[in-house]
Amino acid sequence: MKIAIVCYPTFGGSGVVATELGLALALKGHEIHFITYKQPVRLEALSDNLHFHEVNVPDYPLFHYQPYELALSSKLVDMVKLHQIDLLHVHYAIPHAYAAYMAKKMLEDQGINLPIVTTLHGTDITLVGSHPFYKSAVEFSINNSDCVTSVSKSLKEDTLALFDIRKEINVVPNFVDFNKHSSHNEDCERYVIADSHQRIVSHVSNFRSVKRVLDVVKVFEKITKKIPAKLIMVGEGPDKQTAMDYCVKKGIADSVKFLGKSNQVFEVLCYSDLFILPSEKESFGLSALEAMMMRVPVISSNAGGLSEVNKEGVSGYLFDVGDVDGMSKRSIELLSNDTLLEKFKDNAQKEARKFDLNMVVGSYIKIYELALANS
Ligand code: GMT
Repeated sequence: MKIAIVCYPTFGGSGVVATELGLALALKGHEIHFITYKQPVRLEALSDNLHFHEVNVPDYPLFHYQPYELALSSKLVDMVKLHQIDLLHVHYAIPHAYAAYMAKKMLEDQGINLPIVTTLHGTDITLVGSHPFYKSAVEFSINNSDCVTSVSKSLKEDTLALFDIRKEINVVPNFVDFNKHSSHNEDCERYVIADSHQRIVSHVSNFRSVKRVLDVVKVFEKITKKIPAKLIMVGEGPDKQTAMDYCVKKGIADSVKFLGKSNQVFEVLCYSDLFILPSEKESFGLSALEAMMMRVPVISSNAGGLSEVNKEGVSGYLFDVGDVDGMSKRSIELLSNDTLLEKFKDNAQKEARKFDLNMVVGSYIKIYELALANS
């Protein structure tokens, strides 16, 4: 199949899922065209069947807002015609599903059929998409996609509750590639970050307010009162400074390392003993799944789809949003007991195997076939 993929090219989970999916499809022999404003971060090398087409939005002073959707839909039309694309898979409804619909209509006008698969990732539904300013357009774009997928049961339920949806929503979860990252499991250079007697706790996110990074630091503050430990914070975003200020104020800044945006996520996870994800909203929690793949148990909130990934008392523990005390107690219990920690580490990796790339890529291929057959 010749498949065009539209996604956000940045560090966010939806861009990662879209890119890893494209890479896996290319390995299976499909021709993949990424169409977005920047080369996606995890798309390191292009090849014969892996292409990237940049969407340029000229900066025109008359426009207060530069019309990205317009440039994207035009680019889609041009690329579909040039490369005879069979199908378009858009990740994140806003504005991608809307631009896809416009492209579909323009192509229809020229006698070309372009099936659209839309994948809902989370905040495109639960935060931004359901805002009254966007709701009508998002609802319309979902209902006019040929196939719709969501990354968790929880997100499917939210979508059905927030919008008037006439389309079947297929749940296709996030996934991990065990083969690609197995080498990271072998050589964990934990000595570069901590002394041998210290436990290592980590968190990876975009530090938006939904991630509740202050809770991560507060949980760590309690941990470090009982156990020698280091906290590694990976990512960049609006709440980073608040978290850094808190660490200075509480005298724990020496034990907390803020790495910023990093391509070393798997190296950090490799030497981590515990991963903390206390989000207020989380449709799936790809970062938790990636931690689990790397044998890291997860202390998380029970928001959104997190309970579909992190299994209570097996791969970690789940708590109500904001329950810093509960999260700290369980963290201390795990980190102070070698045998228990080893058991949870094994369990975490075992649970992650349920989200293996090959299974999930197969589900997407079936959905593509359905979209092609029905459109
Ligand atoms: O978590 C973020 O803020 C990034 C966001 C995105 O759109 O890239 O991630 C969402 O999509 C991921 C991939 O499907 C999910 O694993 C994340 O849970 C989801 N984030 C939220 O729902 C907050």
